[in-house]
Amino acid sequence: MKLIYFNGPGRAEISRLILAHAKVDFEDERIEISKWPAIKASMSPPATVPILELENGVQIRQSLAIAKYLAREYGLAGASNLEMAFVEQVMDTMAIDVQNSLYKVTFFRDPIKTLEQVKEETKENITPSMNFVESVIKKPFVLGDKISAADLMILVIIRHMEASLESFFSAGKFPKMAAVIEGVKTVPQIKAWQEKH
Ligand SMILES: N[C@@H](CCC(=O)N[C@@H](CS)C(=O)NCC(=O)O)C(=O)O
Repeated sequence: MKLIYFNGPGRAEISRLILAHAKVDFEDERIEISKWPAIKASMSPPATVPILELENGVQIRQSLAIAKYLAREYGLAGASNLEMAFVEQVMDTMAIDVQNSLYKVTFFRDPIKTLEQVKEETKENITPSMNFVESVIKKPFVLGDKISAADLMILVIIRHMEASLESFFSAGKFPKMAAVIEGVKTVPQIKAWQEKH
């Protein structure tokens, strides 16, 4: 199995972590930015990454579809229809509502506003989503005792947040999310993956 993306966490890290957690030996293909225009031109639209390529050559696009497919394959999606919804409401809030806002800071390009203004707006915009996720964590993980892809997603997006909004996230403000991150980071496969990348 091959996961194709750029050389950064971005929208692929959640799937890399799910595969690392499941101890799956996958090809972690990282495209160099200089080679991207030629690769993009050769692809059918929407020409974006990540792409998951299965052993039989079948490709899946869209980061959340890929992550949810892998979560189901490797037992991190929740055990019942309702648990899956609990997992997905956190994955979608963090990846769509929070991370898409963070990208406005990461790739700051506003012709009128300053970076500081965009950061303040982003903090305001993501606060309801962050409070929502904090409120639905059953402790110690999103589903209670059992780790799921939602917990891995919290780790990925909070790392992105810490890189772009510096002091916004704290254990004082979001104690349940901070505990999820601590719990996830102690899982040996995740610890090993993080030390390597
Ligand atoms: N909704 C898509 C968005 C994919 C996307 O925009 N990928 C970016 C990288 S994060 C990309 O391929 N950028 C290069 C380009 O659009 O040329 C997903 O979640 O997979």
